[in-house]
Amino acid sequence: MTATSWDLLLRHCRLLDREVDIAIKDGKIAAIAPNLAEIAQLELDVKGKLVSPPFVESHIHLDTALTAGEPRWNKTGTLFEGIEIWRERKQSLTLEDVKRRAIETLKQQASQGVLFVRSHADVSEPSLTALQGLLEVREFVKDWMTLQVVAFPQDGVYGNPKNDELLEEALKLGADAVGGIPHYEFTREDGVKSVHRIFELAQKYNRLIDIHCDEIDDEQSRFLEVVAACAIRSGMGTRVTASHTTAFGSYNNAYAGKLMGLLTRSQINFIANPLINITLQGRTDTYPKRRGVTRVKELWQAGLNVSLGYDCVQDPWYSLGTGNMLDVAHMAVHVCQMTGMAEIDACFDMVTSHGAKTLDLEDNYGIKVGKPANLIVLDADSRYNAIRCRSTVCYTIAQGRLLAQTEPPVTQWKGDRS
Ligand code: 17E
Ligand code: FE2
Repeated sequence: MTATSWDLLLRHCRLLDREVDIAIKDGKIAAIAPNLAEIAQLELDVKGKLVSPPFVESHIHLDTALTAGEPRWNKTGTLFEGIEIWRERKQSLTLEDVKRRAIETLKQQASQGVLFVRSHADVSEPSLTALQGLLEVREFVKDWMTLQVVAFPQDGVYGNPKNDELLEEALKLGADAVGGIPHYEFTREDGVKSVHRIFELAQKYNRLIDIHCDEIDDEQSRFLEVVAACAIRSGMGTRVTASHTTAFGSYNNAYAGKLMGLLTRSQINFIANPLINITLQGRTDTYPKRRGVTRVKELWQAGLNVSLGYDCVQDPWYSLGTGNMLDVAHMAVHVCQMTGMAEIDACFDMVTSHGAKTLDLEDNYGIKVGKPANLIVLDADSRYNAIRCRSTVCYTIAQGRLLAQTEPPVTQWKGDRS
């Protein structure tokens, strides 16, 4: 009998419930079992480290990434000043500029274990350069990264007479999802109308929906109920995502309770971006100062799908950022008070499997025989310790190939006298 030869064999992998070897062949997971006897072209002993499906970045703006300070810094720290600064910066966009920054950011994320990304692309700029750039990037990275692009009308669907047409054009060009920003439209009526228009376009072109929804501290901003109602009536349910929904953190509990029932019926997905909203929101408050983040814990407790996004890496809204999803999970634990052990584990799930659900990728995601061989090895023994230490991702394996390798830092203690 000849021994099977795998392309890649990972020894001593810690999954959540057991320790196994994982064999990879032709880009797929071929075997998962303890002590696989076979040989492989490349064998890595991961020594009991946690092996996880890759991180999922469910919400980022790659078109604006790495532009912080251009042409000026955001002095108020608000969403609205960020939109103004971006409006100035986007006048000088070129395809090369968008692609270079997006690819640099994606490489940074992939080397930290992210292999699935949903990015918004501003389509309220008449040349659609941001969108075209990101569609080209989607193609360029496809051998190692799955990128979804949302057509996002940053200035509003009705903020300019051309924007509605540009949004539709973006779908014709191949955007994966339709976006929106109802709380930024001129009037409440325009906001409601924009949500209806987004659903109409999504159904016409058979696309997903991901709306920036109620990203404001105004407790009167109530577009989430409109999104949920449309999701129920259209039957689009799980193909719909509400991003940010920070006003939900300011609603009174009587209304929030009623809304929660509607949300549960709708089965839509939620994305919170705690790094960005803990800094953008609450800017008009003195004290007490609101956290400005949606009700992550309560949505999760209600059984709804919640994932977490980075949102920004060095852009007009947030000048910091590295794209490391453990930063996001760590911040969620704090801001959303998800400090119980099961809650900390849930925050890890929100940057992995819950994100996969939001992106509608479940068939291609997870560590199971027959699935594409996408996985990461963390320098940790549990989800809890991965978040606590924001552990190094030692190996990123994409479609069966070792894509990135990082050595964890090693400290030598020199303080003891001999
Ligand atoms: N645009 C927006 O409307 N909201 C955000 N958080 C970012 C861009 C980053
Ligand atoms: Fe966003």
